[in-house]
Amino acid sequence: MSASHKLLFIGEPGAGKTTCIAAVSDIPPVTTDVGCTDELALRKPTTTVAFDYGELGIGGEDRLLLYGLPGQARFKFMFDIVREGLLGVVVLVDGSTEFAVQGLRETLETYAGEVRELPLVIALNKLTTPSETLLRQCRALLDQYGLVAPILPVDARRRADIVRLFELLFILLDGEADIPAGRGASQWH
Ligand SMILES: Nc1nc2c(ncn2[C@@H]2O[C@H](COP(=O)(O)OP(=O)(O)OP(=O)(O)O)[C@@H](O)[C@H]2O)c(=O)[nH]1
Ligand SMILES: [Mg+2]
Repeated sequence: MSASHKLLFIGEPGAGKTTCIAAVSDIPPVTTDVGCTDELALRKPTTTVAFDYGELGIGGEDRLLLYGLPGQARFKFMFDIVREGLLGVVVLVDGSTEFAVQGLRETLETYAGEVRELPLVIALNKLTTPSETLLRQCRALLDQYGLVAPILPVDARRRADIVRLFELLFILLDGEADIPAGRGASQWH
């Protein structure tokens, strides 16, 4: 029997949510990006205003349904649209600037209450060099919000990195949901 598993990407504007879904989706991703009209335009040409959507087959008829929410807190209401049946959440952080921790703080401030009961992974994107300090600061921040989640560096443009995030979510889910057991990345198509 086929099953669909719903996963969500959240994170500050420019953290790489749209990029992740485009990198891993095996259907042409649905995007709702428009030209930036605020200060974000200095950093990137477009921003997501409704959601991103992609899909990834994980063997047989089973599929991951991948949703990305806009980075701005004012779009938080979109969470209600994807909430039902959500199995796990990836939190993207833009690790390329001095504001990385602030970006994570803003995301947690907006969504900590919503993701508290869900398997969670934190993905540090765009890191130029490995940063123990950033890792420590992110851990401390998670602590402050009473959240527990693995934190790992990714390149949002690399499919293998995103698949690894999903595998981690599945490990966290183990025993809590009817996920196909033992699927390694090599089996995902
Ligand atoms: N160098 C580098 N650039 C990246 C990486 N991931 C994303 N980018 C770039 O960063 C910019 C922002 O990425 P998006 O995927 O649009 O970010 P987003 O989180 O969807 O942003 P919003 O929709 O505005 O919330 C784009 O220009 C990407 O090409 C990465 O791993 N490394
Ligand atoms: Mg986007």
